[in-house]
Amino acid sequence: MISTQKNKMKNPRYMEILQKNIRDALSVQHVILLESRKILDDLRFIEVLAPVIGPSSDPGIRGAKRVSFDYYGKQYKIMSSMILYKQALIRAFDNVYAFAPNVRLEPLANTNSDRHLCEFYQLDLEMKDKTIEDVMKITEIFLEKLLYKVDLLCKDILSDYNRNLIIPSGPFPKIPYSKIVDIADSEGFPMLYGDEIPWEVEVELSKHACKPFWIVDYPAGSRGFYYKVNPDDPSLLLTMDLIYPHGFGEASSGGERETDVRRIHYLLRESGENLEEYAWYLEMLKTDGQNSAGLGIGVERLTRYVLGFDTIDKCTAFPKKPGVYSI
Ligand code: ASN
Repeated sequence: MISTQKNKMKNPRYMEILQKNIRDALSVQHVILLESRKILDDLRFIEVLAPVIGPSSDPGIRGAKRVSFDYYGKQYKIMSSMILYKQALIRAFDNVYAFAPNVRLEPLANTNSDRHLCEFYQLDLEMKDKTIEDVMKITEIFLEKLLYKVDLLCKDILSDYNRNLIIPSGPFPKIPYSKIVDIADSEGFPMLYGDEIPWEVEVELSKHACKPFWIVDYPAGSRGFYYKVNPDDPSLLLTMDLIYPHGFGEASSGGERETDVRRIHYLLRESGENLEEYAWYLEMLKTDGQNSAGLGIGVERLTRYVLGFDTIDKCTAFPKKPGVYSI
């Protein structure tokens, strides 16, 4: 909360960041950033600096709103995800990554969520000419190496929280979306085929898991326009989510990129998007589209998982919770 002389907050954030738990989270996050860079460098990824603003940004953000503002008389967006820009960058390099800021005005219903922030960072990866299967394999290798190093280097901090971090090795189990629909039904959260998976169901599944797992085979039309239709079964999309075990929920989402401009055009128009915002993207795909696949790993969620913390707001210096006015 903003504090004034008259209305001083008891615990302003600039005081809270002196607390042990927040300093520990930021120290662990520092190691996550440092070791991720080393591992990705070994895997021959190049780091790029992410754009923060632009004419278009990801509209497929689960009920959250994007921030628009006037940019010299034109409408610009603050990045909700750099997905479209990753597809541009992959034309210049084989493998790219960025620690990219994402701003998403989450629904107020997520104010007390243990996993939602309106401003967060995503470790975005994109790989040229790779399939969804390749991305899952590389992510499994990356996570195993990273968690091993973070566990080793942050041993003392983790032991202060009795955190016994399990280092998972691939392949992680893959659960098809259709099976989740059945499970949701039996757990008392009926959902229609094609709906987003309710958070409650995701957390329940996560609680019962002792290793990260993938959710795959989402139905066509259920997710972002930039995910490719499975050529072997056009009723499905080549997209996946990664879920942490022990109740920590979603770690990542990604997939193989759609290159069929006509389909993208149709989906954008159908969802009421302003096509002008996407003119550069459609033009790029039309003239020099590139097959690629990738995913984004939430950095604060990863930090929370490593430490086993109850809420995500402890895993960033200046958390922005939906509807809460804070510094
Ligand atoms: N990071 C995701 C991807 O790479 C997109 C997103 O964040 N919405 O597919």
